[in-house]
Amino acid sequence: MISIIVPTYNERDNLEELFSRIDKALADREYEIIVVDDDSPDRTWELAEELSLIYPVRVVRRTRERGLSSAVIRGFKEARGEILVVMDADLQHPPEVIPLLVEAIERGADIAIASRYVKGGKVESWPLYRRLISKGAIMIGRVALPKIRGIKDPVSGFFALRREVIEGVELNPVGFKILMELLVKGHYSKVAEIPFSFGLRRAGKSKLRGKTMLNYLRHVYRLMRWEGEIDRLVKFSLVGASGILVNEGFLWLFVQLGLPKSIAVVPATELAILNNFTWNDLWTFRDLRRGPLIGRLAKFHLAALSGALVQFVVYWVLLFLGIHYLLANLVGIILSFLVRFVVNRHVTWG
Ligand SMILES: Nc1nc2c(ncn2[C@@H]2O[C@H](COP(=O)(O)OP(=O)(O)OP(=O)(O)O)[C@@H](O)[C@H]2O)c(=O)[nH]1
Ligand SMILES: [Mg+2]
Repeated sequence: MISIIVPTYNERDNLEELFSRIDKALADREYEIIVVDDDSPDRTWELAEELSLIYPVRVVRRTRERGLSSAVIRGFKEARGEILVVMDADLQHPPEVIPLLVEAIERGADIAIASRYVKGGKVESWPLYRRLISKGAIMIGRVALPKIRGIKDPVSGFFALRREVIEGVELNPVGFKILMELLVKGHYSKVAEIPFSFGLRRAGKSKLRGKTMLNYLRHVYRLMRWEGEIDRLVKFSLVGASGILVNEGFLWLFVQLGLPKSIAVVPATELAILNNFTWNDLWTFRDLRRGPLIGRLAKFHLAALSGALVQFVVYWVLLFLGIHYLLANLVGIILSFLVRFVVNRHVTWG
């Protein structure tokens, strides 16, 4: 049995078409639709109840809670099916794609995502700025959360999963992006992405608010913390600080020993890199060590080099733009630090 969870808020004008198209798409299968409505002022819940005489619909009307993710989580609790599908009510998610998601699960996927960003998928008529925001948000998520690195559309609101994926998993209803929460916390091994065309909202108004982006970043941060990635970032910073001491100490020593100042910086920096590598390998990324040490050491140097490159390029560009040189350098240093962390996390210990 398939349970289709549809969170709704003021979606009255979309329900009839939604249900009839789902019914047609799943004609030869056993399914239920669970509408989780947050007491919509347009009485979506009431119409859904009326339509439950025709279609296999159950309605959960929540009067004390609001929020998309918590509505989906509530839907999971009510669902009786082995396969759970989540979709919007506004017909931006074509019901005809549901069988494709279900088939992907039957072929062995644990999670099947209806994806806008794999080959064959697309977004109809979004202005450029919304496309950029969407792509940018996904990029941030993929860089910050290694688990979703390989997934093209980890923030899709349209997906299917096996019930086992969420069994025993505590899902946090923050943010708008319940799929990302599942991809980080769920129990699964195989994810499939099925292309689809994200259409126009059929009727009614968008609930997307200005706060969404900030909420998204908060969500990514919480998931990073949950994954231990923030701990790693802190350890990586402490190691970096120890590297500064090593660098300065050896620079002083080599100059005392008579090396020219212009040359002494080179071995001092290399020793700092070796110091940082050692602590990061034994501490920050201890659990992620794989393959030969020499390979990691080489990649660590590559990361240091990329960091340095970014630092100088940013410095020169900001200088060119008329920014004060000390501020320009600070921005360069911070970005270099982040680049080094990301390259090391994904490549050296990826
Ligand atoms: N239960 C519940 N459903 C919600 C809530 N907010 C949004 N929804 C539903 O979640 C789905 C997605 O919301 P949309 O407003 O379509 O968000 P969107 O697709 O990102 O934005 P548009 O492209 O403008 O449609 C719709 O079915 C909404 O009715 C909420 O707070 N509670
Ligand atoms: Mg929508």
